[in-house]
Amino acid sequence: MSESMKTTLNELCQKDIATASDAELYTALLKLVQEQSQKQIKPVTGRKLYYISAEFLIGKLLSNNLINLGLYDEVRETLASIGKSLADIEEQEPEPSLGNGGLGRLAACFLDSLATLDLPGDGVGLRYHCGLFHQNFKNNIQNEAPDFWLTDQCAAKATDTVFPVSLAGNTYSARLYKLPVTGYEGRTNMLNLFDLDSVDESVIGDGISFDKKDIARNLTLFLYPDDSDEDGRLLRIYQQYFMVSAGAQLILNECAARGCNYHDLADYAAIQINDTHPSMVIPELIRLLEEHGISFDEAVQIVTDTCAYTNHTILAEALEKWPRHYLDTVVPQLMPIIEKLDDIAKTRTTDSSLAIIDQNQVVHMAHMDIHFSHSTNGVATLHTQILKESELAGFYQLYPNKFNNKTNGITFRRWLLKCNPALTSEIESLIGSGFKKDASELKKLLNYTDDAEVLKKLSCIKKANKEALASWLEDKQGIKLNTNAMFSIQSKRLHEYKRQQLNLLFLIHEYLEIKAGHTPATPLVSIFGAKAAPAYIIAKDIIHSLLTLSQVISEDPEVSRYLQLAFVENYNVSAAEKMIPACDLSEQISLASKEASGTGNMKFMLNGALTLGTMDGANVEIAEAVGNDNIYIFGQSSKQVIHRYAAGDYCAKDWYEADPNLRRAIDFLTSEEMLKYGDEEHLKRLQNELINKDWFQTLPDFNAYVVRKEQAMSDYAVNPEAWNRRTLINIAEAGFFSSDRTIKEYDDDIWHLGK
Ligand code: GPV
Repeated sequence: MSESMKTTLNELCQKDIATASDAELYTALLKLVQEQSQKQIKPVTGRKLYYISAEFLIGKLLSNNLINLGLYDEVRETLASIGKSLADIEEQEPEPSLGNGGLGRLAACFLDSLATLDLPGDGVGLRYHCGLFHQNFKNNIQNEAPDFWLTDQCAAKATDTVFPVSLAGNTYSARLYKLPVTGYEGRTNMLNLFDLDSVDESVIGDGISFDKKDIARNLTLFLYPDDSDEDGRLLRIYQQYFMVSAGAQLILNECAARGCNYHDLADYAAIQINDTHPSMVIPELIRLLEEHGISFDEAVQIVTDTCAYTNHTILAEALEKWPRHYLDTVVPQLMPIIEKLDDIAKTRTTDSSLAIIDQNQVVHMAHMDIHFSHSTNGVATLHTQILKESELAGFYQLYPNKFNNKTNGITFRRWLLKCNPALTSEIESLIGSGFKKDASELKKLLNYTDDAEVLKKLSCIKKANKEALASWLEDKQGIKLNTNAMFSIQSKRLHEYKRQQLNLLFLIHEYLEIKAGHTPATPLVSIFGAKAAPAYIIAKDIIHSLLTLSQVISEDPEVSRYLQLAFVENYNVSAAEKMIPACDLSEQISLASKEASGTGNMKFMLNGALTLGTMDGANVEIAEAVGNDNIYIFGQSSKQVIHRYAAGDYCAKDWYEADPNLRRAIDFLTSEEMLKYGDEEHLKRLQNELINKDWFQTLPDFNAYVVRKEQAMSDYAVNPEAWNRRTLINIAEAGFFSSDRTIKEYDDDIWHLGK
């Protein structure tokens, strides 16, 4: 324990901390973090990055900030000396609800790495009041409730800065909130979040419903408001323009304050457009530069030199495009600019598929990004290759030099130091602490692959993490997990391309095998975490089927000795921090070619799970790093998949009819056992979808998945030491997937910050 820390905390609490409540200690620690992180604010010289994103899935901040400020151990020990636990105090903090999935978590990891690498780089986004939604299960069905997370103690502080933003001809005031982002032994940058004072949480009705037309009151209530009707789609454009217009004004102001005359904007600012949600920043900046007296042609050049675009998907339906009359309604001031940009694009190519505004008067946001920014990147080697060769091939021909790859990464401060302290200190005792700043040093662990004691230690740490997860889940959901089992985890957004339904079919298969007397090589605990978009019907059917199956299994003692299925409610960053360190087998089973990168795959690997995956996204690079013996790869290749789509002759029913195991599993969805706890409409709809459509080709990969997963289960059971050695190799080879490496590449190739 440190006396000086105790004195500091006493002062901040204004009382003896031994008598302080968790809430008082929490407040004191927030003050401590605030004061210390202020000290790390550094002046900006040269180019500064603005990372504009609809999402920042930052997770709870207190512990992470303490770690990054080098105060964590001292605070934890001081609290422990008076019988308090930092983990309990952290329970006081609501998790910020500012993101949805990998794209938002990536933005959060990037902010951490920028600040750690001492690079000037801020985030720009929206201050959602209820973020995504809070998920709860009732009758095995997902329900949505508003996720109120804003409190008086929220780290995002209101400022006096407001910018006028014109939406559908009415002027609104965007207020700036600032949330400090402190790096590990680095600097403090800012996450800039905009909000409207008039937004009113009381307009929310049943579930997460509200009047979509009442922009003044609803604008920043939710991330990704339901876009299944036109009002919802218009609301998304309102949000996007509000974010980029206020963001663009902030950027111009800050640069001007540092001496920029706007002609030289690209020397002061680099803007990264995180997918297409912020794409309107391009015409908006042009509009603002023209207001400052710069000619249109020059403004186009300045903006192109300043902006860069990251693509995060090849799914056509996720590439935003808006009917032009939407933009005419919401942002009439931008349409003349977008039209002129479209004219310029047409002088560069005769290929009409590359137009910004197509023949049907639909505006393609990604096309505008590629024509009018200087860099387009994918997020994993395979993804970038597919963009170049197929999805964006026409653009690649036109602008070969704009295209580049930046394989995603994760911050090890949160995804190792914070979430797995036991593993962190074991690693530190073996190879020192250099890996915290230089992740490639993890390779030094390869010296211990034959050290039986180290391998044993790894498995003890894993066991303890499983116990911790089990007791958390028992408290939360009353589920008792068998911690002697192998833990397989699939946690990510619920989407057909990610194929939670493939895992579902496997679990039905195992259930039926166990019923038939064929017990598995090891007991298996299969854990899911996923939210489905509220309007995504099949995704909700998949959740329903999993929850129903979970009940079928748990009501059957004979089966549940060997097999358990747990679905973690309201999966978020905090849940991930508990789940990932407890995992043996990381499920990364998307249809090859569809997962741009994945970042969960990296988090699991870093925490000593082996990957069961398809050759998709960053799985390909993980396989390369660890070698085929240390990963379980299965399924069609991306080439085969792309070929099958092109041929257009995939027929799910043929597969259903040809494979008796597959047929048995799919038929089981509407069996008596399932109907006892499940709803026929949901179960039937999913069954029908699988047999008659199966757009993401679950069926062709079913057999290979079963074989590979059973192999993993047998390896795990038969030779634990060999398994532990392979987990060590996975940890040792995870260094490449540090977001510090990713950010360094962005900086070297695209941003050139501080110069
Ligand atoms: I587009 N991603 C996401 O989370 N939300 C989106 O709207 C879109 C993409 C994800 C991809 O699905 C992942 O493969 C990728 O790892 C992640 O973005 C970060 O690049």
